[in-house]
Amino acid sequence: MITIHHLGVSQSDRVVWLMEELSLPYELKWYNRGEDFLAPKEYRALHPVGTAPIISDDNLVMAESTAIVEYISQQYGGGALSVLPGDPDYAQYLFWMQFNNNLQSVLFMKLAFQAGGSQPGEDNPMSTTTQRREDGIYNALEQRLKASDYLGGNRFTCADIMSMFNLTSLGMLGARQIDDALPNTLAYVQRVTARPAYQKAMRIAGPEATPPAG
Ligand SMILES: N[C@@H](CCC(=O)N[C@@H](CS)C(=O)NCC(=O)O)C(=O)O
Repeated sequence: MITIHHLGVSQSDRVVWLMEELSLPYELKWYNRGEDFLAPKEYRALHPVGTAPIISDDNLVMAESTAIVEYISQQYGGGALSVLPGDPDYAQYLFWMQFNNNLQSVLFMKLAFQAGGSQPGEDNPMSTTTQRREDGIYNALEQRLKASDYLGGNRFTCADIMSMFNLTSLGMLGARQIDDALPNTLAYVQRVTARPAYQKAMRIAGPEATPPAG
């Protein structure tokens, strides 16, 4: 059985969501963040990259949620939530599976520049390109969701599971608020977060969840 090593208030909640969507059994091991808000030593000892999520599956220990989600979807979910080569939406699926890391890398860069006192402007091309990239990502998202109800095609897929944390829970990294300025994205967030499996997963492991007793 798959064990999800869940770090409190983290994007490992998307693996719980995937398991609930697929009705697959799993064990949840909860780890609290340290006072510095980082993963504790026991968590970092699980895998050399030390970031959440991490899963174990017999002798396999795996990190990086894009890889984990596709692995579980194909290995245990019959590929029902994946889009495969030959499908007209395959390229879109691949692109939107990367949304999570694309946006987060830009937000981390922006935070680093801001910490160094930089603002977007002609005198700082790196800072300016970071802002352009962030704007481009949100523009692409809004355009995509004008054309399609879901990111990876016209049905719910892993690409949606990969993307929702960034749209609901990334304010702490300076992610943009999803509001009326992004109407297609706002409607999408409301549509997808209403899914029973999402609601259940958030009760178990979402940002407001608490570790199970015992
Ligand atoms: N690209 C990675 C990002 C992982 C990541 O940044 N995880 C955060 C939690 S949201 C983390 O582990 N933070 C604690 C730390 O770095 O110590 C993935 O999708 O798995």
